Amino acid sequence: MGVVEEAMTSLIVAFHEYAGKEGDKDSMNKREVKEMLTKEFGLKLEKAKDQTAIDRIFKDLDVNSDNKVDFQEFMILVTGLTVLLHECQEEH
Ligand SMILES: [Ca+2]
Repeated sequence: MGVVEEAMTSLIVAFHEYAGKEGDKDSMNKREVKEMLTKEFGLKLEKAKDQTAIDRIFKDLDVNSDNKVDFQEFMILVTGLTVLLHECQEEH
């Protein structure tokens, strides 16, 4: 398997790890998104104002407004962050 294909597989596995916790196994609810942000990006999201931030992030991620984040919507986040990461690394 090539490196890119390996990375793609990892993303699919990671998505299902969070999406499969509760409810619909093919999408993430707000709690699952919160857990994903906490564990994957080391964010501390315990305060009351953090809930407002999560609400906003979730709304942004949920492009089709069905109150869940599916794999396609998750990938928009991953793509955006990966491009950002790449730019940061190029500056250094
Ligand atoms: Ca959605």
